[in-house]
Amino acid sequence: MNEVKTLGQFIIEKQADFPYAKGELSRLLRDIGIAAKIVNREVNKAGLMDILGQTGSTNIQGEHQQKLDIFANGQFIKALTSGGECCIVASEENEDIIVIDSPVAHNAKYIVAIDPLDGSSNIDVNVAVGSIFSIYRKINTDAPATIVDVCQPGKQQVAAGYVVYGSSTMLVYTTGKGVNGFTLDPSIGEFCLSHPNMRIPADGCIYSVNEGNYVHFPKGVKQYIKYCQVEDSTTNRPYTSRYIGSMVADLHRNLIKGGIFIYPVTAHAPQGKLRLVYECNPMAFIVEQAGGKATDGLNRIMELPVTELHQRSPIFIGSKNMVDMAERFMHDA
Ligand code: AHM
Ligand code: MG
Repeated sequence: MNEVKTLGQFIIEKQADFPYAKGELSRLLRDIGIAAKIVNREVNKAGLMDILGQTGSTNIQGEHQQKLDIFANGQFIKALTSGGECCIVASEENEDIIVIDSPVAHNAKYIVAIDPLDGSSNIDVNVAVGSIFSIYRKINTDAPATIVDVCQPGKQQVAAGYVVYGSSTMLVYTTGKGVNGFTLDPSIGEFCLSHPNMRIPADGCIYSVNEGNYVHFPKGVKQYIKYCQVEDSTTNRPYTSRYIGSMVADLHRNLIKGGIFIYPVTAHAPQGKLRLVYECNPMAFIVEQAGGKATDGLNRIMELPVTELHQRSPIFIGSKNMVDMAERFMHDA
């Protein structure tokens, strides 16, 4: 039998990759892992408990929040607030940043952006959902952290990861030295290393896009979709269409199998739907670290200027050659 390595053991081992690290990032990742286990427990019980349904409140994007969104948001904020390594939390569910001003976080130098429960409209039909996190270092260690520290371009991320609550629960993360995946073993309550050094195939056969919006897509996207559907045995086309409607689950599948995920601008979402800080940048960091590519159709996601906390961006992300091809269609359209 292979040796089991838990997330905690792996994080401590990897601390050696950062010779000047004092263990703060490791503790931060460990805190996020613990919050993820608590959220997982509740997500798993969603069908059993009377926890489903909307609370009646809406988040700042004007979308319905479900009870589990609020629960997950609270768990991550609690873990990050009490851990002592994080000075600001920015959450997709909160209009403003949360500045942690407690004695325990006095010297904290990390900023964490979270989408506590992405794809939450899938919960009441028992379809996979996820959590996403993104970690930055405070720009000026001697000054109090502000919103400017949160609005750093994605290429400044020091770590990013996601948790997918699927047929099994997995936590996948990067600190800029490759991507590793851990599966939760419910019998021991630990995330165990199951997918070391994840690499996304350079080519794939899956395209993931909400084709219901086809008429509202830009010309380049329409043409790329048609390209995906044309028969050509030399490039394994037509490709397969797979779209769950949960970004984490759609990207997780494509990361393993090879594929492209697109959420373009549409007539109804002129900036795109997904959020740069909470969704696009962390996923771009993970996918790039796995050998893939992420753009807004023309520019690298992680170099886009962040001007607003809740800014949206179109995204084309996944296998490098597929994203290159989609980008060509966008460029020529
Ligand atoms: P959410 O943050 O409100 O859950 O929305 C994000 C989700 C993504 O997980 C998913 O890729 C996308 O919305 C699906 O949107 P659509 O239903 O428009 O295809
Ligand atoms: Mg989301």
